[in-house]
Amino acid sequence: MSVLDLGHGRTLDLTHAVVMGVVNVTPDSFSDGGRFTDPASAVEQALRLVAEGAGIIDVGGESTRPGAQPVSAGDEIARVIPVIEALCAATTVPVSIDTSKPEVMRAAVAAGATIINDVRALRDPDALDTAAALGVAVCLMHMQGEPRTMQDNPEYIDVVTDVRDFLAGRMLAAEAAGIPRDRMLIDPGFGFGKTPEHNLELLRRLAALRILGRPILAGLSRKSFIGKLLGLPVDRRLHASVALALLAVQNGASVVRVHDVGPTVEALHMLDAVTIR
Ligand code: 7PJ
Repeated sequence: MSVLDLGHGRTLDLTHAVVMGVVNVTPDSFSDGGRFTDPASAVEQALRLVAEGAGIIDVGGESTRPGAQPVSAGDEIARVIPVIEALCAATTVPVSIDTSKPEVMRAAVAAGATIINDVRALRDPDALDTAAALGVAVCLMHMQGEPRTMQDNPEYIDVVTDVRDFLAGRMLAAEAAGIPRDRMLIDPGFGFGKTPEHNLELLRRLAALRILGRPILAGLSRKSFIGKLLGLPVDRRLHASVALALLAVQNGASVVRVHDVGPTVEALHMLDAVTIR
């Protein structure tokens, strides 16, 4: 459970929590949209995150923020591929591609990506077969609804058991398509069709997802429920984000997806120092 198979003979050790650093090559992501749209500055940012201790770099070319405009596969490929190629030439840190589109998955893996991070959990037509054929790792994330409308009125019977059952179903579908369990990460999808109370409940009971037997990825960094709870704009959510990453790891997460890698790595080192194994 503490090793992720990246395929093609590569693995990622998750004995200690790993920080996944986010690099959005988009004009409109809610937290850092427009900052790294040219490939050179995106690569520079990614290498800065690696120097700060990131163990995975997540590259995305389409914003999934509520209300974001859809992007064609061609545009997404044009945004992310130069970045992934340059990054994989410059570092051995695994690169993940944040996409739901099979064409983008294929191009990204050809460019060196070893993890497919899909907020739709490979539900788009052909995504399961594509990921299976590419032979790399996948992150299966829960989302209720679609990005454009997911925050309108999210409802659950019990958010933790509903998310757990969804992820169990996606793991079965992925396995049936030929993706070995060793290659799967699971993610409750904080903020994706969830009220602030749903997010808090998921974090509180995150350990319940461990029954699924796969490492948990948690993405809480700068998310809007922090803004709702604390009344803070996106550029002032660092301290809360670090606290949430720490809580996620304490409650069972093996990977935390964050924008602010250095501060998160320092906090997790302290948690590690305190933890008796
Ligand atoms: C997540 C993600 C997340 C995974 C985004 C944002 C919105 N991928 N992509 N988990 N969030 N696996 O960065 O706030 O929570 S985009």
